[in-house]
This record gives sequence, C-alpha cells and structure tokens, in this order.
Amino acid sequence: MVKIYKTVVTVNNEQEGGGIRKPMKAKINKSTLELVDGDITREDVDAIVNAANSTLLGGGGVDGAIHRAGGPAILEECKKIGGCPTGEAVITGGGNLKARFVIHTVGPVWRGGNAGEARLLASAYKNSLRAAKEKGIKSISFPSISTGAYGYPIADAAQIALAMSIEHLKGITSVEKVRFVLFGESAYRAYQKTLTSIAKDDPSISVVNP
Ligand code: AR6
Repeated sequence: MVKIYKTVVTVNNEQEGGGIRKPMKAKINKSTLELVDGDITREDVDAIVNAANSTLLGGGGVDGAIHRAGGPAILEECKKIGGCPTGEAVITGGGNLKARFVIHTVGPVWRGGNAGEARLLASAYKNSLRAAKEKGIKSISFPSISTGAYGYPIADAAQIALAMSIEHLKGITSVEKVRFVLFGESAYRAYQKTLTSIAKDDPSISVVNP
C-alpha cells in the first residue's frame, strides 16, 4: 500500500507594517485617537513608546527596530538610567528618529492572566502617558505593548490600551493626539474592533472614519 502525504504550505501574505493606509480616527473632547497599520520608527510625533524589557538594553521586536533606527545615543541614555520595572516608564531622547523622545515602558509577560498582567499592562500605558504629560508632549505613538514576544492576547491587550488612552485624553493633559501604530493587518483589525465597540457604549467618543 502506498501512502500519499500531502504537504501543506501556508504562505502569510499579510504585509506587516503598512498594509492599511487609512487610519481609523476617533475624537474625544478636542483630542484625537488614531489607529494605523505601520512602522512606529517612522512616526513624526513628539514621542514614540518602546515596548522594552526591564534591562532597557534592547532586544527584538519593536525594541530592536527602535534602537536600530534611533542609533546608539538612545542605548547610552538607557544604560545611564539602568533599568525599568514592569509597568513603569522612563524617557530618553529620540536620537536619529523623527520623534524627539522615546518613552520606554515594560509590559508584562503573559502567564495565563492570573499574575497581575492586566494591572501591569494598564500601568505601562498610564505611566507612559504620565511621562508624556510631564514633558508637555502633544503627540504620542504607541505600539501594541506585550502582544509580541510577551504573548499577551491581543483582544484583551487592545481593550486595556485603548481604555487607558481614552481615560487619559478625558483628563487634563498636554497630549492632543494618541496614535496606535499596529504592525500588520491582524493587529490593526483587533484594535479597530475594540475601539468600535468602546465607542458604541461611550457617547463622548465620536468615530470620524470607521
Ligand atoms: N512598529 C510597530 N510595531 C511593531 C514593530 C514596529 N517596527 N515591530 C514589531 N512591532 P514585541 P513585547 C509589534 O515583541 O511583546 C523585545 O525583545 C509586534 O508585531 O516587540 O512587549 C523586548 O526587548 C507586536 O504586535 O514586544 C522585550 O524583551 C508589538 O509590536 C520583549 O520583546 C509588540 O511586540 C517585549 O515583548
């Protein structure tokens, strides 16, 4: 008897970082919340946020991309700071980036959901936004913290990321624009779905283009 084995090859056709050009925009009071599919290292904003690890010495993912694009000055400053606990945030200059500042925050590693992950992820966003406000920053771009190497389920992470940003924009702050720069269509869609459902239940949020 001859057995025939089929090899199934899956090709990922998704274009990471730039597949969807048109951002989703929502207005909260006079501020704007935007979702875009793109590469955060190219952002022309006052500050970009790095999903770092607690050593602040660089790594893979968005951390690696930011240090590569920003050059050694950022790492030098990180070394002087000496580290950052999970849930906290520190600020450095932007080196060769268009952004003037990089806010380095450390999200939690996903351990199943019962190890304080939600609280720590919320803190990472809150403390990044607090650092931005302290510097008088008007525009800030976030990646989807913890949802890469750290394994946080993206739908849950999107809920926290967007809720913390909306809460901040509803308060008194220098921040006028928060952008989420999602790397790839599936991350973009997860955030889009979450923002649509949050906006449905909150009359103070108006979606400009869905
Ligand atoms: N622009 C925007 N988003 C990006 C980019 C980019 N250029 N590159 C990757 N992403 P990750 P984490 C997305 O792993 O889960 C590092 O080694 C990526 O697709 O960068 O917080 C650190 O040093 C994902 O959706 O960060 C830490 O050790 C999101 O960014 C650890 O990884 C976050 O993925 C932190 O893990």
